[in-house]
Amino acid sequence: MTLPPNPEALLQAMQAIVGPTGCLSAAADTEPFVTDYRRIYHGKSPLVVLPATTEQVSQVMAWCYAHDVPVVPQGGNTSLMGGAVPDDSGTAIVISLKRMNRVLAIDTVNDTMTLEAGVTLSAARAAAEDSRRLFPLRIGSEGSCQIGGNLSTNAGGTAVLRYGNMRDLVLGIEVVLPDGRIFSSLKGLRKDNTGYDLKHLFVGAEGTLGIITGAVLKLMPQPRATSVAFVAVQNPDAAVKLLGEARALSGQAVTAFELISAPALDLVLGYLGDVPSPLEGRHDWMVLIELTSGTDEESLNATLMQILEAGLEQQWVVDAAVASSLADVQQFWRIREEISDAQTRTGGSIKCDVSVPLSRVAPFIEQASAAVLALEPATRMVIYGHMGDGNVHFNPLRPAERDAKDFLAQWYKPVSDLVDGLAHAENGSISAEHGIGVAKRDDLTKYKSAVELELMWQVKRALDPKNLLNPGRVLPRID
Ligand code: S2G
Ligand code: ZN
Repeated sequence: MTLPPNPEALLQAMQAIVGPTGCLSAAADTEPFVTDYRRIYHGKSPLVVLPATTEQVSQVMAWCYAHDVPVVPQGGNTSLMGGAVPDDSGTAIVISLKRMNRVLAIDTVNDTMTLEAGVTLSAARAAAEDSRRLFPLRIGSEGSCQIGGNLSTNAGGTAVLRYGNMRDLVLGIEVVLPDGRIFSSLKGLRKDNTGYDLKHLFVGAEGTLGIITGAVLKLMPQPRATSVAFVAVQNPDAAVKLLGEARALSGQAVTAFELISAPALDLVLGYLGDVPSPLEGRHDWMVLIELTSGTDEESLNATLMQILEAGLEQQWVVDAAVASSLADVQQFWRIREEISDAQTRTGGSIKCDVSVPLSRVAPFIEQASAAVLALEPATRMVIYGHMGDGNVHFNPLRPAERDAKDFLAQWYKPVSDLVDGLAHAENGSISAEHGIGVAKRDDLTKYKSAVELELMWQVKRALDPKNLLNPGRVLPRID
């Protein structure tokens, strides 16, 4: 093992590769790169390096590999699990992809978009729109999250029901390996059965196997019509039944189906301040339904009305507000998408991003809610999210009068263990879309088999034998 370089030698070597403007070392400059999105994880780093090209990333990695310098790859730094910031040892450099932000090609015959990893999701969606196409990934942090990070975490969001996760939307990838070699497969073919599909090793690996520097993404046809309704339902079971009916009556048109509990709506309306509830009165459970299709608006609206009427007839639906303008659609979605920041602003949110089979969502919510309320009866049950995927953000929130820090100190571990255990008992997942990072790393020893953990370590050791890439993230120690 060679001795880690002194900070001066490190800085000189990095500046020789990326130039002086591509290196940040002053604490004030590095702070935003070593503190996570929710300001829970505060790391340290001697240097943040901002390469402008894949070649530069390769040279930086080769140097770090030769000198045993750990590296934390970083996109938009919107990870909720502490997966994109260094630990507080001060030994790792951060490689930020934000300077690699070019859309390289849009091909509207093959329906592909080739771009660098540092392109933000909103810029990627805008570029697709300018070419009369849709890039369908839709998550609240789209203004700052980057395509490389979306791939590294296999991001999901509110349109997975129709279009899938990032894993389903990527056709090709370019990655710099820990030793600096470049794996590039940017052909953009929809069919290519020539050996292992290596790109899928790096999608969802959270920067622990390689640094994603580019990708070819699928483009979809732009929907011609969109119909949205904010619907009060009897309970989660009624919501599941309504989803089944919506799909039976509209086929592929159901693009989003987002569950929202009353405490979640109360919280976000309080946070927004100037937005009224779309519905009269208070309802325990609501769903935001979005249909999109290539047909005309009128027939899609008629289908939505058919779904709501069936829901009323079956007494699954209690009330509904159908969006009658783009402003309504935007307002309904703003309510849904701001729930996340409303929690961050309020503090004291125990985030359980779980998934269970759709058929078990309702009993899971009932059991888990009862179990949490038995511990702290005044807990606000902020439950919302992508129910159609079996994924709910089951995020118990501190009672209004409780101090956030005290509440989390008392309940974060017992409540998240309780909720994770109930999801696991339903053959569910303890992290449906947010990944593992460091927050859930040690929990994996409880919820992954020994063989799964051995296999993950075998892959890790094969690709990153010196354990330099994002060390301490995702994989728990098993030796
Ligand atoms: C969402 C955002 C993260 C959270 O709003 O869909 O993925 O749970 C979440 O606050
Ligand atoms: Zn989500």
